[in-house]
Amino acid sequence: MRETWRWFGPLDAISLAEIAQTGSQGIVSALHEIPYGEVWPQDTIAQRRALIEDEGFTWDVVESLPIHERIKKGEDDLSTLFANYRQSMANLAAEGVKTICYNFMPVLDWTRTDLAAPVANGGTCLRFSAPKMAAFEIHMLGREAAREEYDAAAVAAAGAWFQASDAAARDTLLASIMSGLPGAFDRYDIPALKEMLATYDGIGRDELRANYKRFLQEVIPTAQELGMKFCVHPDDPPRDILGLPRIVSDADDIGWIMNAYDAPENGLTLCSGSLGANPKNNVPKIAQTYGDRIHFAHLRNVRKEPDGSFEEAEHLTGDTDMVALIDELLEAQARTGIVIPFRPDHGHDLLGDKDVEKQPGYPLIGRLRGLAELRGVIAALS
Ligand code: DNO
Repeated sequence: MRETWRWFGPLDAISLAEIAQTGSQGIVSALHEIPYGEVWPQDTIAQRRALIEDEGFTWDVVESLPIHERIKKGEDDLSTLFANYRQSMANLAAEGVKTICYNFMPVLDWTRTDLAAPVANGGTCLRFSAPKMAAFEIHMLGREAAREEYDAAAVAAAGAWFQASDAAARDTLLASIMSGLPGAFDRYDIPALKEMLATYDGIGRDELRANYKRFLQEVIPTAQELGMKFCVHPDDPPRDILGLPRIVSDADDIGWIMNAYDAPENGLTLCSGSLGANPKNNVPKIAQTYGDRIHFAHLRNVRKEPDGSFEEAEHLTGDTDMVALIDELLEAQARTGIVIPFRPDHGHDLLGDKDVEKQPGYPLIGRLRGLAELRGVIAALS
C-alpha cells in the first residue's frame, strides 16, 4: 500500500516540508480555490503538480473533483457542467494525475457537531452527537419530520440541549456542521440552508440514484479513454440527514453503484471511518467483497454509541478491526497486482496540534500518529 497525505495546497497550515518528515511518499490534493462546476485549467494543475514534485512527492490522488449540486439534483440541461467536468478530467490526465475521489452527498460534505471533543488522555477528536444534530434539525431548522428520524432518546436529549443552550452554543453548532465544506464552497446560515434544502424537495433516494447513474454514464467512458480511475467516497455520516437522501452509506449502496456502471474505472474510496459509523457495515467484509474496485483508502476508526452518536477513535481502537481491514486490502492488492494508495484520515488533535490553525480533522501530529500505527500494521502483515 502506498502512503499518502492530504495537502490542501499552499494555504494549508502544514507545509510539504513538514509532510516530508512523516515519511509519506504521495500527496492527495485538490484545487479547492476553483468554484464547483468550473474547469480546472491545465496550467493551474501543472503549477500544483510542480509544487508537489519539487518537494520529492508524487501527486497520487485528486480529492475531490467536486460535483455541482445541479448534477446531484438532475436538472434538465447539464451539458455545460458535464463538459466542464470532462475537461477537468482531461487536464488532470494530461498532467499525469489519474485517480479521482469524489462524493455524491447532497448539500453538505462530512458532518460533525463537535470539532474538539475531549478524549481520555488529553487530546480532542471530531464527534457526531445524534442529540445535537437532532437539536439542530428540529429546533434550529424547524424540521419537525426529524423527530421520526432520530432515536427517541436522542430526540429527548435534543430538546434538553436546545433549552439549555445560548446563542453562542447554537452558533458554534452551526459552524461545526458547516465546517465539512471544503475550499471555495459557501457556508450557509440557517435561512440559506433552508433555502438550499428546499431545492431538493421531491428528490428522494430513487431520484438521487438516477441522477448519480446519469453522472456515471457521462464521465466513466471518458475515464476509460483517459486511463483514469474514479472512486466514490462514502457518505459521512452514513445516514440521511436534513431530510436529504444519502445513497453511498452501506454495502448494498456500494453494490448498486458498482453495477450502475460495471467497469473497473468506476470504483470506491474505502473510507473505514465513514462506513464504520453505520452499525450495518462490516468494513473488512466490504473490503473483501469490493477489493478489486477499491482505488483509494482512508483509514481511521470510530466508536459508535447506542443513540446513533459516534466519535473518532484512535486508528487502531474503535469498532472496526483495522488489522483485519488492512489484511483484506493487502489481499486485494495481491489479487490485482495494483497498489492501493491510502492516507491516514482524520486524527486527534494532540500536543501542539491545538495551536495550529488547520482544517478540522487534519492535524499534523494526530495524523502522524495514525500513520505510524497503520504503517506498523502494514509492515507486520506484509
Ligand atoms: C473528510 C473527507 C471528505 C472527502 C470528500 C470526498 O475529511 O474525507 O471531505 O474529502 O467527501 O469527496
